[in-house]
Amino acid sequence: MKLRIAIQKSGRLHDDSIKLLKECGIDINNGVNKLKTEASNFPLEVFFLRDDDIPQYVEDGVADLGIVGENVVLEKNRPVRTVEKLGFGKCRLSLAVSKSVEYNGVKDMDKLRIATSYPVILEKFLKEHGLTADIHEISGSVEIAPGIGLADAICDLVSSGSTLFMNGLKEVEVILKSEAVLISNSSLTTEQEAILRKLQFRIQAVKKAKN
Ligand code: PRT
Ligand code: ZN
Repeated sequence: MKLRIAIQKSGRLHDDSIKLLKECGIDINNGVNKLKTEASNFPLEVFFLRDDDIPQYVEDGVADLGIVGENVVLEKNRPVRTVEKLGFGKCRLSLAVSKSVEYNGVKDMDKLRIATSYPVILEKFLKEHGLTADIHEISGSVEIAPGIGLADAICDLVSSGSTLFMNGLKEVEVILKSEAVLISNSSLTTEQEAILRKLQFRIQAVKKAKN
């Protein structure tokens, strides 16, 4: 019996996901262009996937576990279990407007056109604040939308803030603080749960050692 864990194939979370598993004492060889690999000293198989697909794969049980940004978990809104925050991939999902716009609070967002790759989280946020806006879903380069007249505001991930700055935008509301999390299928067998607990125990030890 092995657990199958899905991690990002390439991108911001890939290296830290591999590093975490290695720090847990799990030997994996992550050859480039591999779809999957097996740990030699722990009952774990690693699948390399697009981050957007990971919640669905974990829900369907194609993978038992996944490492993915909390922002993706909430956006995909799949019935998976969030087991552990992992302390890397930290960012925030924020609203931003042109730096020349005067901003007096979230009510200023009412009726605006907002470009985002996170329509589900944004919609929920607006609803909670009793606001309506015209959400334009775009898959990338969200930060250029105001400059080309596509939107009045954006809702996008921010870490250093330099992308916003370079595009003449300012961050005005933080909707969500996110980091990479370990997720699991919601109905693991007893045997699978036992392996997960072992992995989780090691992850917690790694986290503790860093504090
Ligand atoms: O190919 P695949 O679909 O797997 O990857 P992807 O391109 O969708 O995701 P990727 O690799 O860019 O990000 C993976 C995860 O990293 C995200 O889901 C977040 O959980 C986390 N993360 C942490 C970030 C950032 N920081 C981040 N800064 N994801 C994206 N950004 C982008 C942001 O969208 C913006 O364009 O970086 C830019 C802003 O950065 P600053 O530093 O200029 O503010
Ligand atoms: Zn993605």
